[in-house]
Amino acid sequence: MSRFAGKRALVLGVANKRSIAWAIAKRLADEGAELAFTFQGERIESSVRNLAGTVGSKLVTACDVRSDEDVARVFQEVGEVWDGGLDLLVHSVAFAAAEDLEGRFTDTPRDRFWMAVDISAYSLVATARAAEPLLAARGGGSIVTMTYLGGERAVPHYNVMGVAKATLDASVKYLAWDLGEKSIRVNAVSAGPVRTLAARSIAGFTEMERMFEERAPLRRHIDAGDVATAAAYLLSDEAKNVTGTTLYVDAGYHAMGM
Ligand code: NAD
Ligand code: 0WE
Repeated sequence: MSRFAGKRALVLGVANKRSIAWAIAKRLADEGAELAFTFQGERIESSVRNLAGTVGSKLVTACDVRSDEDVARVFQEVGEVWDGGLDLLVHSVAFAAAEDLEGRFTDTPRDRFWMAVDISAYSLVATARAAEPLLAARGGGSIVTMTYLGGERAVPHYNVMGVAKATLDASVKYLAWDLGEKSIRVNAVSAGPVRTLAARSIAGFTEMERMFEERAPLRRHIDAGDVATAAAYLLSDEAKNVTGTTLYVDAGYHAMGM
Protein backbone atom coordinates (compact mmCIF):
# COMPACT_ATOMS: atom_id res chain seq x y z
CA MET A 1 0.00 0.00 0.00
CA SER A 2 1.12 3.59 -0.41
CA ARG A 3 -1.42 5.46 1.68
CA PHE A 4 1.25 8.01 2.62
CA ALA A 5 2.80 8.80 -0.77
CA GLY A 6 3.66 12.52 -0.81
CA LYS A 7 2.90 12.90 2.92
CA ARG A 8 5.32 14.51 5.37
CA ALA A 9 5.44 13.19 8.92
CA LEU A 10 7.19 14.43 12.07
CA VAL A 11 7.78 11.72 14.68
CA LEU A 12 8.53 12.49 18.35
CA GLY A 13 9.52 9.70 20.72
CA VAL A 14 11.91 7.32 19.01
CA ALA A 15 14.58 6.13 21.47
CA ASN A 16 15.59 2.83 19.90
CA LYS A 17 14.34 0.12 17.55
CA ARG A 18 11.86 -1.14 20.14
CA SER A 19 10.11 2.24 20.48
CA ILE A 20 6.45 2.32 19.49
CA ALA A 21 7.27 5.54 17.59
CA TRP A 22 9.81 3.63 15.48
CA ALA A 23 7.25 0.95 14.53
CA ILE A 24 4.90 3.75 13.41
CA ALA A 25 7.65 5.61 11.54
CA LYS A 26 8.68 2.47 9.66
CA ARG A 27 5.07 1.79 8.65
CA LEU A 28 4.67 5.36 7.37
CA ALA A 29 7.95 5.11 5.43
CA ASP A 30 6.99 1.70 3.99
CA GLU A 31 3.82 3.29 2.65
CA GLY A 32 5.57 6.25 1.06
CA ALA A 33 5.84 9.01 3.68
CA GLU A 34 8.79 11.38 4.07
CA LEU A 35 9.95 11.51 7.68
CA ALA A 36 11.50 13.85 10.22
CA PHE A 37 12.46 12.84 13.75
CA THR A 38 13.21 14.43 17.09
CA PHE A 39 15.20 12.84 19.87
CA GLN A 40 15.77 13.73 23.49
CA GLY A 41 19.29 13.82 24.88
CA GLU A 42 22.72 13.02 23.48
CA ARG A 43 22.54 9.47 24.83
CA ILE A 44 20.06 8.40 22.18
CA GLU A 45 21.07 10.78 19.37
CA SER A 46 23.19 8.26 17.46
CA SER A 47 20.56 5.53 17.81
CA VAL A 48 17.87 7.81 16.37
CA ARG A 49 20.18 9.11 13.60
CA ASN A 50 21.00 5.53 12.56
CA LEU A 51 17.35 4.47 12.47
CA ALA A 52 16.31 7.68 10.66
CA GLY A 53 19.00 7.04 8.05
CA THR A 54 17.45 3.67 7.18
CA VAL A 55 14.22 5.43 6.10
CA GLY A 56 15.95 8.33 4.31
CA SER A 57 14.85 10.92 6.86
CA LYS A 58 14.88 14.61 5.90
CA LEU A 59 15.57 15.92 9.38
CA VAL A 60 16.75 14.64 12.76
CA THR A 61 16.84 17.25 15.49
CA ALA A 62 16.92 17.51 19.28
CA CYS A 63 13.75 18.26 21.20
CA ASP A 64 13.19 18.21 24.91
CA VAL A 65 9.43 18.78 25.04
CA ARG A 66 9.77 20.66 28.34
CA SER A 67 11.47 23.48 26.42
CA ASP A 68 9.34 26.03 24.52
CA GLU A 69 12.51 27.07 22.63
CA ASP A 70 13.15 23.49 21.48
CA VAL A 71 9.57 23.06 20.31
CA ALA A 72 9.61 26.38 18.42
CA ARG A 73 12.96 25.56 16.76
CA VAL A 74 11.83 22.07 15.70
CA PHE A 75 8.77 23.38 13.85
CA GLN A 76 10.84 26.20 12.35
CA GLU A 77 13.26 23.56 10.97
CA VAL A 78 10.38 21.39 9.74
CA GLY A 79 8.92 24.42 7.95
CA GLU A 80 12.30 25.04 6.30
CA VAL A 81 12.80 21.50 4.96
CA TRP A 82 9.18 21.09 3.86
CA ASP A 83 8.29 24.59 2.55
CA GLY A 84 6.03 25.45 5.45
CA GLY A 85 3.95 22.28 5.21
CA LEU A 86 3.41 19.16 7.33
CA ASP A 87 0.75 16.44 7.08
CA LEU A 88 1.23 14.13 10.06
CA LEU A 89 2.41 14.44 13.65
CA VAL A 90 3.21 11.39 15.77
CA HIS A 91 3.49 12.11 19.51
CA SER A 92 4.90 9.13 21.43
CA VAL A 93 6.49 10.73 24.48
CA ALA A 94 5.98 10.04 28.19
CA PHE A 95 8.06 10.32 31.32
CA ALA A 96 7.64 10.12 35.08
CA ALA A 97 10.37 9.71 37.69
CA ALA A 98 11.14 6.01 38.15
CA GLU A 99 10.53 6.28 41.90
CA ASP A 100 6.97 7.49 41.20
CA LEU A 101 6.15 4.32 39.23
CA GLU A 102 6.49 2.21 42.36
CA GLY A 103 5.07 2.63 45.84
CA ARG A 104 2.09 4.85 46.59
CA PHE A 105 0.62 7.48 44.24
CA THR A 106 -0.26 9.39 47.40
CA ASP A 107 3.43 10.11 47.95
CA THR A 108 4.03 11.87 44.60
CA PRO A 109 5.63 15.25 45.31
CA ARG A 110 4.35 18.41 43.62
CA ASP A 111 7.37 18.97 41.35
CA ARG A 112 7.41 15.43 39.98
CA PHE A 113 3.62 15.40 39.52
CA TRP A 114 3.88 18.45 37.25
CA MET A 115 6.95 17.10 35.48
CA ALA A 116 5.04 13.95 34.46
CA VAL A 117 2.06 16.01 33.24
CA ASP A 118 4.36 18.49 31.47
CA ILE A 119 6.32 15.89 29.51
CA SER A 120 3.52 13.37 28.94
CA ALA A 121 0.47 15.60 28.32
CA TYR A 122 1.25 19.31 27.91
CA SER A 123 3.78 18.36 25.22
CA LEU A 124 0.88 17.28 22.98
CA VAL A 125 -0.76 20.69 23.38
CA ALA A 126 2.51 22.56 22.75
CA THR A 127 3.43 20.53 19.66
CA ALA A 128 -0.11 20.58 18.25
CA ARG A 129 -0.14 24.38 18.56
CA ALA A 130 3.24 24.69 16.86
CA ALA A 131 2.20 22.22 14.13
CA GLU A 132 -1.15 23.89 13.45
CA PRO A 133 -0.01 26.47 10.83
CA LEU A 134 2.11 23.86 9.02
CA LEU A 135 -0.75 21.35 8.93
CA ALA A 136 -3.26 24.04 7.91
CA ALA A 137 -0.94 25.08 5.05
CA ARG A 138 -1.51 21.60 3.56
CA GLY A 139 -5.28 21.84 3.95
CA GLY A 140 -5.40 19.79 7.14
CA GLY A 141 -3.60 16.90 8.79
CA SER A 142 -3.63 14.19 11.42
CA ILE A 143 -2.10 13.99 14.90
CA VAL A 144 -1.78 10.74 16.83
CA THR A 145 -0.65 10.24 20.42
CA MET A 146 -0.11 7.14 22.55
CA THR A 147 -2.13 6.52 25.67
CA TYR A 148 -2.78 3.74 28.19
CA LEU A 149 -5.76 2.40 30.16
CA GLY A 150 -4.07 3.56 33.37
CA GLY A 151 -5.40 7.05 32.58
CA GLU A 152 -8.99 5.81 32.92
CA ARG A 153 -8.72 3.15 35.68
CA ALA A 154 -6.32 2.77 38.56
CA VAL A 155 -3.55 0.40 37.47
CA PRO A 156 -1.32 -0.32 40.51
CA HIS A 157 2.08 1.46 40.17
CA TYR A 158 1.15 3.42 37.04
CA ASN A 159 0.38 6.19 39.53
CA VAL A 160 1.25 9.71 38.36
CA MET A 161 1.55 8.48 34.77
CA GLY A 162 -2.16 7.61 35.00
CA VAL A 163 -2.95 11.19 35.96
CA ALA A 164 -0.78 12.40 33.07
CA LYS A 165 -2.60 10.07 30.63
CA ALA A 166 -6.00 11.29 31.87
CA THR A 167 -4.79 14.81 31.08
CA LEU A 168 -3.53 13.65 27.69
CA ASP A 169 -6.85 11.92 26.88
CA ALA A 170 -8.86 15.05 27.71
CA SER A 171 -6.40 17.18 25.71
CA VAL A 172 -7.02 14.99 22.64
CA LYS A 173 -10.72 15.91 22.78
CA TYR A 174 -10.21 19.65 23.27
CA LEU A 175 -7.54 19.78 20.56
CA ALA A 176 -9.86 17.85 18.22
CA TRP A 177 -12.48 20.58 18.71
CA ASP A 178 -10.09 23.51 18.24
CA LEU A 179 -8.23 22.10 15.25
CA GLY A 180 -11.21 20.45 13.57
CA GLU A 181 -12.21 23.63 11.76
CA LYS A 182 -8.89 23.43 9.91
CA SER A 183 -9.44 19.76 9.03
CA ILE A 184 -6.78 18.71 11.51
CA ARG A 185 -7.71 15.46 13.30
CA VAL A 186 -6.42 14.44 16.74
CA ASN A 187 -6.68 10.88 18.05
CA ALA A 188 -5.04 8.44 20.45
CA VAL A 189 -4.09 4.78 20.36
CA SER A 190 -4.47 3.03 23.72
CA ALA A 191 -1.97 0.19 23.68
CA GLY A 192 -1.70 -2.83 25.94
CA PRO A 193 1.71 -3.51 27.52
CA VAL A 194 4.63 -3.62 25.04
CA ARG A 195 8.23 -4.35 26.09
CA THR A 196 9.92 -1.09 25.15
CA LEU A 197 12.68 0.84 26.90
CA ALA A 198 10.01 2.68 28.92
CA ALA A 199 8.34 -0.58 29.97
CA ARG A 200 11.23 -2.95 30.59
CA SER A 201 12.56 -1.19 33.64
CA ILE A 202 9.22 -1.32 35.42
CA ALA A 203 8.99 -3.56 38.48
CA GLY A 204 6.32 -6.24 38.08
CA PHE A 205 6.01 -5.77 34.30
CA THR A 206 6.41 -9.52 33.71
CA GLU A 207 3.67 -10.31 36.22
CA MET A 208 1.41 -7.74 34.56
CA GLU A 209 2.05 -9.34 31.16
CA ARG A 210 1.05 -12.73 32.59
CA MET A 211 -2.18 -11.30 33.97
CA PHE A 212 -2.88 -9.61 30.65
CA GLU A 213 -2.49 -12.94 28.84
CA GLU A 214 -5.03 -14.55 31.19
CA ARG A 215 -7.62 -11.77 31.23
CA ALA A 216 -7.61 -10.17 27.80
CA PRO A 217 -10.43 -11.57 25.64
CA LEU A 218 -7.91 -12.62 22.98
CA ARG A 219 -5.60 -14.13 25.66
CA ARG A 220 -2.47 -12.83 24.00
CA HIS A 221 -0.07 -9.90 23.88
CA ILE A 222 0.06 -7.13 21.39
CA ASP A 223 3.24 -5.83 19.78
CA ALA A 224 4.48 -2.50 18.47
CA GLY A 225 3.53 -3.54 14.93
CA ASP A 226 -0.12 -3.86 16.01
CA VAL A 227 0.05 -0.34 17.41
CA ALA A 228 1.63 0.92 14.19
CA THR A 229 -1.23 -0.58 12.15
CA ALA A 230 -3.80 1.30 14.24
CA ALA A 231 -1.81 4.55 14.25
CA ALA A 232 -1.35 4.36 10.47
CA TYR A 233 -5.10 4.00 10.05
CA LEU A 234 -5.75 7.09 12.18
CA LEU A 235 -3.04 9.01 10.31
CA SER A 236 -4.38 8.01 6.90
CA ASP A 237 -7.18 9.56 4.86
CA GLU A 238 -9.20 6.39 5.52
CA ALA A 239 -9.92 7.97 8.92
CA LYS A 240 -10.90 11.34 7.42
CA ASN A 241 -14.00 11.60 9.62
CA VAL A 242 -12.44 10.17 12.78
CA THR A 243 -11.26 12.65 15.41
CA GLY A 244 -11.22 13.07 19.19
CA THR A 245 -11.26 9.33 19.76
CA THR A 246 -9.21 6.50 21.23
CA LEU A 247 -8.54 3.27 19.39
CA TYR A 248 -7.75 0.40 21.78
CA VAL A 249 -5.07 -2.05 20.68
CA ASP A 250 -5.09 -4.23 23.76
CA ALA A 251 -6.50 -7.63 22.77
CA GLY A 252 -9.79 -6.43 24.30
CA TYR A 253 -8.45 -6.01 27.83
CA HIS A 254 -10.24 -2.66 28.39
CA ALA A 255 -13.65 -4.30 27.88
CA MET A 256 -13.29 -6.52 30.95
CA GLY A 257 -14.47 -5.86 34.50
CA MET A 258 -12.59 -8.81 36.02
P1 NAD B 1 10.13 4.57 24.61
O1 NAD B 1 10.98 4.71 25.82
O2 NAD B 1 10.70 3.92 23.44
O3 NAD B 1 9.53 6.00 24.19
C1 NAD B 1 9.34 7.05 25.10
C2 NAD B 1 9.97 8.27 24.47
O4 NAD B 1 9.73 9.45 25.23
C3 NAD B 1 11.50 8.14 24.32
O5 NAD B 1 11.87 8.29 22.98
C4 NAD B 1 12.02 9.30 25.16
O6 NAD B 1 13.21 9.87 24.61
C5 NAD B 1 10.85 10.26 25.06
N1 NAD B 1 10.92 11.32 26.06
C6 NAD B 1 10.93 11.20 27.42
N2 NAD B 1 11.07 12.40 27.99
C7 NAD B 1 11.13 13.31 26.99
C8 NAD B 1 11.29 14.74 26.92
N3 NAD B 1 11.44 15.48 28.03
N4 NAD B 1 11.33 15.34 25.70
C9 NAD B 1 11.21 14.60 24.56
N5 NAD B 1 11.07 13.27 24.56
C10 NAD B 1 11.04 12.63 25.76
O7 NAD B 1 8.81 3.79 25.13
P2 NAD B 1 7.40 3.51 24.40
O8 NAD B 1 6.80 2.40 25.19
O9 NAD B 1 7.58 3.38 22.96
O10 NAD B 1 6.56 4.81 24.76
C11 NAD B 1 5.97 5.64 23.78
C12 NAD B 1 4.57 6.06 24.19
O11 NAD B 1 3.74 4.91 24.24
C13 NAD B 1 4.48 6.72 25.56
O12 NAD B 1 3.54 7.79 25.50
C14 NAD B 1 3.92 5.62 26.43
O13 NAD B 1 3.23 6.12 27.54
C15 NAD B 1 2.98 4.97 25.43
N6 NAD B 1 2.52 3.61 25.79
C16 NAD B 1 3.42 2.62 26.01
C17 NAD B 1 2.98 1.35 26.34
C18 NAD B 1 3.94 0.23 26.64
O14 NAD B 1 3.55 -0.74 27.28
N7 NAD B 1 5.18 0.30 26.20
C19 NAD B 1 1.59 1.09 26.41
C20 NAD B 1 0.69 2.14 26.15
C21 NAD B 1 1.17 3.39 25.84
O1 0WE C 1 3.36 4.66 29.64
C1 0WE C 1 4.00 3.68 30.00
C2 0WE C 1 5.38 3.83 30.61
C3 0WE C 1 5.87 5.24 30.58
C4 0WE C 1 7.09 5.51 31.43
C5 0WE C 1 8.05 4.57 31.72
C6 0WE C 1 9.16 4.92 32.50
C7 0WE C 1 10.22 3.94 32.90
C8 0WE C 1 11.54 4.62 33.13
C9 0WE C 1 7.22 6.77 31.93
N1 0WE C 1 8.27 7.14 32.68
C10 0WE C 1 9.24 6.25 32.95
N2 0WE C 1 10.30 6.65 33.74
C11 0WE C 1 11.41 5.91 33.89
O2 0WE C 1 12.34 6.29 34.62
N3 0WE C 1 3.43 2.43 29.86
C12 0WE C 1 2.05 2.35 29.44
C13 0WE C 1 4.12 1.17 30.20
C14 0WE C 1 3.77 0.83 31.62
O3 0WE C 1 4.40 1.42 32.64
C15 0WE C 1 3.84 0.92 33.80
C16 0WE C 1 2.83 0.03 33.49
C17 0WE C 1 2.77 -0.03 32.07
C18 0WE C 1 1.83 -0.83 31.25
C19 0WE C 1 4.14 1.22 35.13
C20 0WE C 1 3.44 0.59 36.15
C21 0WE C 1 2.41 -0.30 35.84
C22 0WE C 1 2.10 -0.59 34.51
